[in-house]
Amino acid sequence: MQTEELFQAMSQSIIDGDADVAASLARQSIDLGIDPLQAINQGFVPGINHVGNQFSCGDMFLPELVMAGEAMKTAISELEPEMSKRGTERQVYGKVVLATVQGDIHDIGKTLVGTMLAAYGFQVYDMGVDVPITKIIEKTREVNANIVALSALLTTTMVRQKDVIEALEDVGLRDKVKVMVGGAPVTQEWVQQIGADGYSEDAVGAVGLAKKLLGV
Ligand code: B1M
Repeated sequence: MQTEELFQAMSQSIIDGDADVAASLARQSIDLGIDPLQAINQGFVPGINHVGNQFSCGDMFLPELVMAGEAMKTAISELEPEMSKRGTERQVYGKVVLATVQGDIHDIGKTLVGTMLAAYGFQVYDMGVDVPITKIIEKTREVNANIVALSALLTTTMVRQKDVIEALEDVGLRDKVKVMVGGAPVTQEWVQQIGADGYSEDAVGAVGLAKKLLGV
């Protein structure tokens, strides 16, 4: 199969919500020596974006969104070991507490960001999804984190990013950590509005941003 055909099949496997096919195509791309991040961005992401758009216009429904999300997660978990292997810069740059904010269960993008940060030399404490503010604060203190990284995919939950920043201020930790935010609805304007230190549009950008924030 040509690379373009493979990418199209990857996209279609997500639209079909077929985790088995998605996993098999992910393995094929590794065998062909394709950069796993390229496989995600040019193969699988167009599929999930299509599903998201169809969902927005009411042409697809929640069960299809769930199946597409599962297929996407399965494909990425096949590619993760290869992504970690390819991360060449191995020194530890800093500690990152990573979470999808409270009320939000989207974990695909957050996990991808965590994988990339870990692959490029950050020690990542991935707390999962729907994480209460108090847990984020506790972990930040416990591991003496350098960065708190907050993902939010919903316009209704992005406000929790602001709440975490305020909570960090309240407990006197704000000047000890950098706060980076991300997720589809997040913009530079939002970063300024809530007093975060930066945002990135994707997982690769997150690595550059984390390095910049720590000056490494
Ligand atoms: Co949801 N969902 N969803 N969903 N879902 C969206 C976000 C939506 C835009 C779909 C739509 O309507 N078009 C919409 C939000 C609308 C809005 O708020 N404006 C939506 C909705 C409405 C909902 C529900 C409310 C639906 C319902 O129940 N009626 C519900 C909410 C549940 C909740 O969280 N409380 C819901 C549920 C779900 C599923 C569970 C079914 C599933 C998630 C499965 C999972 O994660 N395990 C799901 C999915 C799959 C999506 C879409 C289709 C895809 C999200 C995704 O995984 N993208 C999404 C539409 C879309 O985005 N196209 C949608 C792929 C991923 C690689 O990209 O997550 O953007 P992304 O992450 C990127 C960047 O954003 C960035 O880097 C990542 C990698 O490049 N990034 C960061 C992310 N976090 C970062 C952090 C950083 C830096 C960069 O630093 C800290």
